[in-house]
Amino acid sequence: MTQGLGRSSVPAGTLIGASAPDRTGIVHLGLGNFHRAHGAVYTAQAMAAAGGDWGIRGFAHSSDRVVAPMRAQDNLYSILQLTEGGTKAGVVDVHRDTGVAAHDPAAVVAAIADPAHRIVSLTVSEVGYTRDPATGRLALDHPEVAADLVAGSTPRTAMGMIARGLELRAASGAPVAVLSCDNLQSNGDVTRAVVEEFLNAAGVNDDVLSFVSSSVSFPNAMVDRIVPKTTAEHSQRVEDLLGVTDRCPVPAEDFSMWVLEDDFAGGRPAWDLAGATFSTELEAYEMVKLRLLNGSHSLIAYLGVLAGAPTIDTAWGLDFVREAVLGGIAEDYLPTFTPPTGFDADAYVSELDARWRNPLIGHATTQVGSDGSVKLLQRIPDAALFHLRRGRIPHRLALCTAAWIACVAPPAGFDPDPLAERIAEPARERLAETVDGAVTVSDHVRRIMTGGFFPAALADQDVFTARVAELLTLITRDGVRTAAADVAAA
Ligand code: CS2
Repeated sequence: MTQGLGRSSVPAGTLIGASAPDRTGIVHLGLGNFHRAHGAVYTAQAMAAAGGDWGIRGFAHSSDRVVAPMRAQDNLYSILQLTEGGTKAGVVDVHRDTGVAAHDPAAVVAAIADPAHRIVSLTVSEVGYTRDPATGRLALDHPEVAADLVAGSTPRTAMGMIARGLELRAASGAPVAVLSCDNLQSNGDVTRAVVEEFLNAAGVNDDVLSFVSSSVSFPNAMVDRIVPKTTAEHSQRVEDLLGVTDRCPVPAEDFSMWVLEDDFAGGRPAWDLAGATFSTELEAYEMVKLRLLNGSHSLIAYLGVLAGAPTIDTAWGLDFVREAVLGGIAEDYLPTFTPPTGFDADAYVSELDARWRNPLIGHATTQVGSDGSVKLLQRIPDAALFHLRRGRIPHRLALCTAAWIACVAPPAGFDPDPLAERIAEPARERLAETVDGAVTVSDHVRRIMTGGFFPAALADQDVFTARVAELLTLITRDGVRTAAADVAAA
């Protein structure tokens, strides 16, 4: 039996960063693969370069799938970098304590309140912000949000835990930054708004509200690294490379990017020395990432699923998918924003091509297609409205919407590829209720577009709804390739 990974068995020369001091300065919510391959690596490297008490106290949401092995491995794990030139593995040593939020939410609240922690970072995915899709505000009718708002309850939602932690922290007045690392446009501003809505709805006193407005910063940040799910092959590869067994390795591409606003009320690690960029042009960077990468990713995923392609690279290998996506980038996304100063959009798109074609990543189309009801809100409505208000139909955004519906709420009589069943969609049931009894595909689409799944401004755009209905009709009657051809000819 190979030896397990632990502090005494880290193979020489494989440590990413340097051993951090035992004290923790960051509380992190969400211990999934993305955080462990992104923020955690930057922090480990920043401490190696410039020191600082920035060890991470990490909390997984509700399962100990990652926490149990991490704890058994002295909170170490490896990153398996998947490059076509050859994979390599390194060990990340930056977490000092890990736990499961759902098992002990009071510990999360206390950690956020603890003045020793000067950053609360989060990778809780778009779903974790518990917002109303139609308004973008905290969903007060969400059962878990409502439960968290009850005075004296222990919060269970991420927003509730942060709000209650800050409420307690107000007593010490210690400044802190809450750093969203999720794929939301203006993620810092959104987090502040939702947390403040929570505090207002909970009826906290004015001292708490003034503490949050004066001493808590919510920097905006653009995050980027593609990380698939861990498979047994990844674990085996790590074992081959490192000679030790890691029960929770993280596979990742070698590309990594982090652009942040430099607004950290309680200080920050020297992330710039680890390759992060501090910029005042966050909105533009977020547009680049959320539209060109994430928006296109959704289109690749849903078209891919409908064509039976299990991974992003196999879907990207289909001509009709590439054409639709490149057309979408050029016509539907690029005109909608001004890129950051000096940004080379052509170079970015060629890099996306290389990233999506990497066969080693094996990023499942069903994974990227998951949670579409929440993710698409960042990827479609604003860009679509930009065109619709100028009298133009964004055909590929309509195609993405139609393909999503075909996968997760197919009209009666249409059976998408069996892959579609594997897409995790939190709104699946509500979608099914919404379309129940629809008599035509147009009725089916109209009910979804106006059913509270999209902002009212988009729901009001009949021309968009009609185009989605046309494309869904083509998908269900003649297949997804015909729908894509119709878009190409438009
Ligand atoms: C993907 C992202 O699953 C998805 O929706 O688009 O997770 C994407 O891989 C990352 O944002 C890349 O940084």
